[in-house]
Amino acid sequence: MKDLFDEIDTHQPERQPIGEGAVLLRGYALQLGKDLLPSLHDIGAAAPFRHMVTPGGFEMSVAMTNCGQAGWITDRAGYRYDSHDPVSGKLWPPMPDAFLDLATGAAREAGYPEFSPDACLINRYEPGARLSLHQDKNERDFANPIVSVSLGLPATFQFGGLKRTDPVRKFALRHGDVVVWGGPSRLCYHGVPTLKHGSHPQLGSVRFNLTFRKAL
Ligand code: MD3
Ligand code: FE
Repeated sequence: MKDLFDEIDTHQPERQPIGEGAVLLRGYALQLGKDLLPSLHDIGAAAPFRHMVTPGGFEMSVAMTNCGQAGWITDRAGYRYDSHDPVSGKLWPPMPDAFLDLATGAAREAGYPEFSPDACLINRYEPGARLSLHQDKNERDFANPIVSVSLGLPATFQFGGLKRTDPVRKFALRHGDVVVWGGPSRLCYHGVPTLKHGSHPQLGSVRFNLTFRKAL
């Protein structure tokens, strides 16, 4: 029987186009991923994960931090990028070379050899956390792609169209998966429904998502 979940794969090729300009690179972060986890730990120590507040006054269930020249933040005043962590007043930690190499390598694979990210937003999901359908629109130039890296617990990912009400397709994103979102897919609505309970052998009961952006 064919249903909405048919696109959650069990056996997919390594490189899967999932929309115009969007390429899923299954397991791409596993090769370079060794250096990723210690860096992730260091960033979390320098700029702790926090639950930010939306302009509407809701605390996000996803905890976030950033590294790079610019970090994405939200508070009652709005969504924006800032060079400084509002909690510490310090610059965001620099983007580690292992992060930069992974992001630029994936972008090159997907046909964006010029991609040079200056921001990396790091989302931390515990079971029950979710990210409602949204567009990423706070960056200056939408000609640049966004590269996303999933680590830890698997999640379902919702990928819609240019209007909030367009139908969504669902994909499973697992530890090590990388997606490059460029071209017309860059402004598509997307989200992550409530993370299910589980345990990842390396990371335990948590999912991290890194999104590399050219914000400035
Ligand atoms: C499609 N993060 O941080 S990653 C976000 O899993 C965000 O934490 C989700 O949406 C997460 O903004 C989804 C996949 C993703 C990221 C950015 C996109 C898909 C995208 C930008 C445009 C289109
Ligand atoms: Fe997003």
